[in-house]
Formats: sequence, C-alpha cells, structure tokens
Amino acid sequence: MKKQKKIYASYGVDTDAALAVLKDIPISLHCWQGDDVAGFDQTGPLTGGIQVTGNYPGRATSPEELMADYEMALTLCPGAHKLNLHASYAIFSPDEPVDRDKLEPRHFASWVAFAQKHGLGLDFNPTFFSHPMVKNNLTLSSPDPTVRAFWIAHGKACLAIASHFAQATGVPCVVNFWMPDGMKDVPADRIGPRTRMKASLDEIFSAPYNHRLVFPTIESKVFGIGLESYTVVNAEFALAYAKEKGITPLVDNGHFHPTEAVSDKLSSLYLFHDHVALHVTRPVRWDSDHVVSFDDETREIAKEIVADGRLEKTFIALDYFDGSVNRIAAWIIGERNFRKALLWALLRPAERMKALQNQSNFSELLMLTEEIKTLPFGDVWNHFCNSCGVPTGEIWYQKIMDYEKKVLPLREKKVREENR
Ligand code: RNT
Ligand code: ZN
Repeated sequence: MKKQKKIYASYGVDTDAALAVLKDIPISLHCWQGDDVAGFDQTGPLTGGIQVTGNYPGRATSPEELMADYEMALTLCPGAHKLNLHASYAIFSPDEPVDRDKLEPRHFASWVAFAQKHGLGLDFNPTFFSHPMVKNNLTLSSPDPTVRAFWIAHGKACLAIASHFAQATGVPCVVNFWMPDGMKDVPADRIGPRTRMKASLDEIFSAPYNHRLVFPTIESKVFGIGLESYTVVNAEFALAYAKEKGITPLVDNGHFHPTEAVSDKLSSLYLFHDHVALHVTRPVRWDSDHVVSFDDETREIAKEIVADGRLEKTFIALDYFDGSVNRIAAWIIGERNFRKALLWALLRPAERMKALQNQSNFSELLMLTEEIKTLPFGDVWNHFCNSCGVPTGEIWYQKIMDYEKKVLPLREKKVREENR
C-alpha cells in the first residue's frame, strides 16, 4: 500500500485518514432485501406500487432464516452498520398476533436481541402497504375516517417502538414514513387527500416519542405502479412538511423523474434541514430498485455528502429489492458499492478542486477530475476490506455460494412440504 498511498499523497490526499473515516460511517442495511419485502405479519401480496421481480430460489421465509442470511451478509460487508426494519417484520408468538395499529416494542424483542448481539443500531419503518386496511390505494389520506384512524394508530405505535429501539441500543433511531397513497388516474381532487395526509401526520407526530434519539423522516415519491397519475406525498409535500415539523426529509434516488439527480438536490437540502436522509437505490428506467451499482450517480451522491461536509448529518440507508439473483449476494454487492462510493469520495482532493472552481480555473479542474479516475482506487478498497477482516473480490462470493449449497436445499424442501 505504500506506493498507492504515495500516489494519493501527491494529490494532497491522506489515504489513512480517509480509511479511518470510512470504517465508522454507519450504513443502514435494509432487512427487506432478504425476503422480497414479504415480512412476517401477513401473507397477502406486496402492494403500494412497488414490485419485486425474479424467482431466485431460497428466499428467507421465517425470522430465523432472515436473521441467518442477514448475519451472513454482514460478515462480508466491511464497516459500521445499522439494521433497518419494517413494522411488517414483527415477530409474534402463536397465541398473540396483533394488527399493525396495536404493535408494541415486545413484538420486536428478537430483533433487538439480534441487533445487540451484533452491535448494530436499529432504524424503523411503519408499513403502510401490503395490508387489507389500505383502501383504494390510500392510508393516511383516505376519505374514510376508520382507515385513517387505523393508520394513525400504526404511526404512533411505530414512534413508540422507535423510542424503545433507541433506548435499547443506545443508538439514535431513524423512523421513516413512506405512504404509498396515490391514484392511477388523474384525480378530481388533489388537495383533499393532501389535506387529510397532513392532518393525519400531525396527529401521529403529536404522540409522545423520544425527541432526542428518534429522528422521523418523510419520504417523497413521484409515482408508483398502478399509481401513475398522482402521489399524495410528492417532493413538495415532503420537503415542506419536514421543514414545518422540524423532521427530516428522505430522498430516495428512485423517486424522481429519470433525468433528475439526487446528487444535485443534496446541497440545497443541507442548507435548509439539520439532517437529510437517503435511500440509496438504482432506478433502471423507473423506480425498479435494482441493486446499487458503483456507477456515476452513486459516486456523485457520495461526493456531495463528503464534499459538503455532511457525513454526520446524513442518514444513509439502502433501499432495493432484487429477487432475480442470490439475495444475500445482492445485499453485499449493493452495500459494498455504496461504501466504495464513499471511499472514492473521501479520496478526492476536494479542497483543491473547490479552490480551482472558485478561481475559475476550469481547465485544471477538468484535468484533475479526469486524472483521479484512474488512480489505484481498487487497491485501496481491497486494503480497506482486508483491514476490516472482510474478504475481497471473488473470495466473498465463494462463501455465499457455499452457504447457498448448504441452506437452500433445506428451504426448498420446506417449501415443498408446505405446499403438499
Ligand atoms: C418505495 C419506497 C420505500 C420502500 C420501503 C420498503 O418506493 O422506496 O422506501 O421501498 O419502505
Ligand atoms: Zn425508499
């Protein structure tokens, strides 16, 4: 590594300092990649305008399987993590399943124990989809007061659970509100549902929760499948609401028109909000939630977080679900790619480049922008993985294939028996 460090040093970049920062950046790894967003509290289809495609064998079908797979993925992802849970992953004892409006911290006791065992912070998400109380694609904005009341109770329950998570782990808990509410066709009334959404959220956030350790976020979206014409919580709603309530806006880079770039939005958001939350994904033509790639926009997002000096003010979570490939490999590939993007951002001569921009020296800036693309980045990444005790390259993949051979046949057998 001496040679590589020297090369970076010649650009004014301290490789060791970058690696030390990288290791401690928590990336919130979503539980839902492991089971195609199925969850454990109901057996109906995935709704809410999102879709998982692919039929790769071996989907986790129980809390035990999901935890085992998640554990496996974690051993191959270098650096700090949080576990991101959805309310639909509640674990009930056979005699006491409760509905989502009645969830309590104890329904997540196994997850808390799991997080504590692995030294993970916990993040949380109320689940406003895949449930019979979603009526005509509406939840908190429904014209039916019974529907709204159910989901308001769910939101409040989730704030209490998030408070418990933060206390139990000692790590702040980000609790993300994403409501799929929307319409397939052009609405006759746009402001009605938005008015009701705002009132419902106000009621949820009037509930007691730990304001010091719980960070509610609100996620916007432009459209969903079957909800093409109108989404109640669009970007304007989410930003204005977050600002008014003093909560955090969450931007998912799959939730904008395809030519919009979240990387360009971040600096504006940083100027007006204490924190910004991210769902990092890879939209392919639509909000397809492909596995995060080490691509231009992913690097550009990481570059903004680092160059704007907002690492500590950004809640980084991943949000994708691909059922067409080994699901554990998908976790690992996406997680490693975003951490790689953060390393790439930390190894930029950011201050020098900013100065060149301010001096209007665009020729030198362009030269530098292009030159740094071919520095020995891969060597530094491999060194980072090794120093975290995590294998590089194809070695980690072999471990997943060994695991697949060992556990997947058992799962297939179980599924066959259940179908009999
Ligand atoms: C959907 C949103 C949302 C979900 C998760 C499962 O478009 O991105 O964040 O993906 O809550
Ligand atoms: Zn998202």
